[in-house]
Amino acid sequence: MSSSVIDFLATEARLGTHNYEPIGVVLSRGEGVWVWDTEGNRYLDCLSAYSAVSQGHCHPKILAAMVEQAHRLTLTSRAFHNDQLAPFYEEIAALTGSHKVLPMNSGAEAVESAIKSVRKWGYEVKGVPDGQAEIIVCADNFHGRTLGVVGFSTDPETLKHFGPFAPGFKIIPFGDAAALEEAITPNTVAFLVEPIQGEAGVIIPPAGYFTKVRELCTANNVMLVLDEIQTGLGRTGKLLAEQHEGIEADVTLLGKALSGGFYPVSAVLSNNDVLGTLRPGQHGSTFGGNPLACAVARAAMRVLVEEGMIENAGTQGARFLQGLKDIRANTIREVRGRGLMLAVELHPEAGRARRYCEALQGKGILAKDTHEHTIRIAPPLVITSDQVDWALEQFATTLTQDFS
Ligand code: IF1
Repeated sequence: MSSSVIDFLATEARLGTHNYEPIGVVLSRGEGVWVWDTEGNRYLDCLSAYSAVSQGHCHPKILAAMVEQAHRLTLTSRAFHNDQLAPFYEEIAALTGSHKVLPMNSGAEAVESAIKSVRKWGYEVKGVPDGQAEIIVCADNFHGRTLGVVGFSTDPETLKHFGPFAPGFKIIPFGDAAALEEAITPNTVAFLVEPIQGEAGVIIPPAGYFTKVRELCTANNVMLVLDEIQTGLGRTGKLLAEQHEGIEADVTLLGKALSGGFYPVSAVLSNNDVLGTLRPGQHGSTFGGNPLACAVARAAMRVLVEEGMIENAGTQGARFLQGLKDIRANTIREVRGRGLMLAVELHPEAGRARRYCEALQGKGILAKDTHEHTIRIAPPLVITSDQVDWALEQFATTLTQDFS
């Protein structure tokens, strides 16, 4: 490592809160699937900022929209209208088939906003007694870092010493429709769930699970809230992961790739009257729906569709998954994935996934470990066959090494 890299790390260690343990690379430039470090080394980005940079780094059309808008108007607050919000609503509604949109900034804020609105819907439409609303969530969920959200995490690291937490959440196992049926009471207002659990290690539920979940929610007048912040906008090879089972959520949460990684933009989308319960003064955000965010999101959605990125995620995802499955290495316990949301789970005896990610870095690939033994792979959706094949060669040589 050069002295400048050491200086960056030392300054971060001295002044920054130590709430991350990044891989020792300092990035300074990105283009498409590639990023470069301060020393000029090039890497294939197999994380895409946790799926936010799906359109590829510094996509020229999103960049142009951002720069153009930044010259004109950046922030008005919602005290006034701006000329980007209505077209943003129109385009996101047309893309997703939603009827109502609530623009926010981070993913966690979208989750918090959904919780508030389904509770309000529960009291004002479903008729749940005030203060009694219940929301069902899944074990090993990840929905963000705010206090409301971490309170229903099942990960001790996430929870410990951050309480007391808000009541009103019930936790059931993921992928178990019978558990949902059992947990629903007359006071249940919503079931909040990820279509594929990301942080848990790319956990894909059994086929038919979401069909059954949809039926149970409909039968019991429970709002199905799908957190598509990571799975949405093409990541799994469909616009929304719900389409893999042909269902429709009542409330859909988007974030991350909604801006192509240029800016924090999230949204709550609803198909019915959930968002209709929010009246002036009851919810909001200084930056939510600002013209810069709207202009960036409009361009990010447009290129996703126009440049065939969703189909490409399906095609290249299948190629990547098959290639990983073909690697004969006794370090590998299981390979999972849908579209370009992939994971390699290592045998516990193979050593920590972190070591493999560091070895991959040496071969020009940036990937991130999760839960000790899983390597997460989520490249930008613009990746080509040649790039997938090259990445597979690097994975093959790395995974056949032994770091135990
Ligand atoms: C970090 C994981 C990914 C999310 C879902 C809401 C949010 C996220 C399904 C909140 C955020 C992130 C945040 C990032 C790590 C990351 C992550 F490893 F934790 F699980 F992507 F896989 N719903 N996911 O995945 O969105 O408020 O962050 O915009 O460093 O915490 P946010």
